[in-house]
Amino acid sequence: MKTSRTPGRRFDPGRRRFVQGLVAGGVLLGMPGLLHARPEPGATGTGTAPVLTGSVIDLVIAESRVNFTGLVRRATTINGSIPAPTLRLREGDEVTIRVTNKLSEPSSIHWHGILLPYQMDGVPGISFPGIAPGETYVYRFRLRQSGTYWYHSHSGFQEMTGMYGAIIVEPREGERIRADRDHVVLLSDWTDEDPASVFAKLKVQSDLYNFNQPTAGDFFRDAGKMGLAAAVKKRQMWNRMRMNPTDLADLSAATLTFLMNGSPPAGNWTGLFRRGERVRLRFINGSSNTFYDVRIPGLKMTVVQADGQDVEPVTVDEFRFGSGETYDVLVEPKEDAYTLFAQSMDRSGYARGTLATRQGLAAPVPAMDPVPWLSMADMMGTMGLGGSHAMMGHGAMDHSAMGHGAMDHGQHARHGATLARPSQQVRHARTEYGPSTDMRVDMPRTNLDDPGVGLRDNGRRVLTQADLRSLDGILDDRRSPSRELELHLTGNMERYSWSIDGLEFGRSTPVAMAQGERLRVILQNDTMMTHPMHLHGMWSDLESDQGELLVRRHTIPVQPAQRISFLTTPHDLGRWAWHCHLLFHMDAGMFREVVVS
Ligand SMILES: [Cu+2]
Repeated sequence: MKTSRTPGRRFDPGRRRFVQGLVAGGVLLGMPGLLHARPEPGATGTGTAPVLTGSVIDLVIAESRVNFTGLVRRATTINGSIPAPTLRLREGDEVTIRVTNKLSEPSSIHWHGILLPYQMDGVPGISFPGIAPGETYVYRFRLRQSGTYWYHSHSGFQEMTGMYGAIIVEPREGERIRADRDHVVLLSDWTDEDPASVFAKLKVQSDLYNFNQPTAGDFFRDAGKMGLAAAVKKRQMWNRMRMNPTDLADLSAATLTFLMNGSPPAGNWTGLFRRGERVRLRFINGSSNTFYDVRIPGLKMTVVQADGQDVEPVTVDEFRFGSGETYDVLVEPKEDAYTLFAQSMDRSGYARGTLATRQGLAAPVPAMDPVPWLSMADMMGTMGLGGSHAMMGHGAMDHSAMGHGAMDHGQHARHGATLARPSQQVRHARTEYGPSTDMRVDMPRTNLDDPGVGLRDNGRRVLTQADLRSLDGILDDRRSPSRELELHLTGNMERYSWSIDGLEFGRSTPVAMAQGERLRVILQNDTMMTHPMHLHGMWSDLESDQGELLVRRHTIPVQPAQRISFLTTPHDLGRWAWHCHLLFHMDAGMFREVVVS
């Protein structure tokens, strides 16, 4: 993101090759060559997680050793495995989960997407003080929903060092979705580095891990295609905006190893089926930093749940999901082996596994798609759709000098009878005009049918948010909103600062909601990155820009320059977290507290 970056910087092909990991996965063995020995004590179990069930469950958080890449590292794990045990629970049951912290630092567990009393939500500093070293915290709550969810640490960077697992809540009346077989596919990411030092390095240079920067070669290719003058102009434009069109992810395979059920690509996690079976795959994005584009070459996937909630079935070739989101799909495999392929959005690497009729089979692993460049629409919203000269010199990136619309509405609120549709009028908070914000979008796009950068027109049928429709009866609150809040997702890429309305969490005040009210929340993304926004404690009912209710979610991805809205009804009193689920964005400040009273 520095203007001083030399466009001609070459990348070393060696650095682009990402770590495929160890065949043995993360199981740390005592000595090389003892592949069939039992893992030594203190080693982390990986692969398909053990299943825990019942009304009383004990979880122990501790350090254990893991080796994904050839280097032995310390992980923080729950019951000694990555992923943590899968919790199989039943709708309507009360569950008691005793969590003991054997780390030397405080810890916590948050039950992602589960409705519960706020004291049970597991966010230190908001729901409770956290779990001190040596202490046991007893979580107790009744399950008011069913579907696929997950749980993870909400302390420090522990989520990134191994603390995540699946939750499956069976419907009280039995499964509505018929399947012969059921696999959790939990995607995550791992770094051999200390996440705190990765974070500190990003603060110094935000594009440190982006080795896909445009090169002199790209420039000459552009010049050949569009002429020298246009290529120069394009390059100048990116420089002027201090942006890098390949800034799709802060982190990349340069430091991350992509895991599927705790197995690196070479470990090839394998889910079994018998021919003729209908298989349900519960995809969970439990990564700290990665948007995954998931497909199974040769198989159509029928999406039947989003974030644990039933949707009208929609058949696709591919879907993208961000940290925190889940999708359940049905597949009917006919061959002996298929590759489960999940490339990272920045195309720096992939997680991979296999669906097969027996262990040891594999299908070809496809090549990764080319590295996409952000388009003008990503950068500029609707203005960018009209061609790049619309914004050149218009200064749409920075209106601070123009005194344009700089009103201090705080969490801007609209009231009254005009709320059938979400407001289209962009309102930047006064706090967006400061050093925490390096861009503001004045003409956002509201197109939910955009699969996103790198997936447009790729020849495959890619799921979009516009495809998702909750099944009848799920969107149970059909009231019009009585109030509208508008908040903007903001950042300053060069400072690696992330915020809401230009205010990092530490500088912000809580968002107030009234119990039982029907509220519209507009989120506008004034940054170039997609943010999966997770509101704790209540559902986010995504709507179209015409105010048509679409789908119930707990985590909504908001694309660059996009303006989306959702309705929510806070039923549970208390203090709740609301944040971007990219761990480093949350930590940098894209986080608000919500108080329901
Ligand atoms: Cu974010």
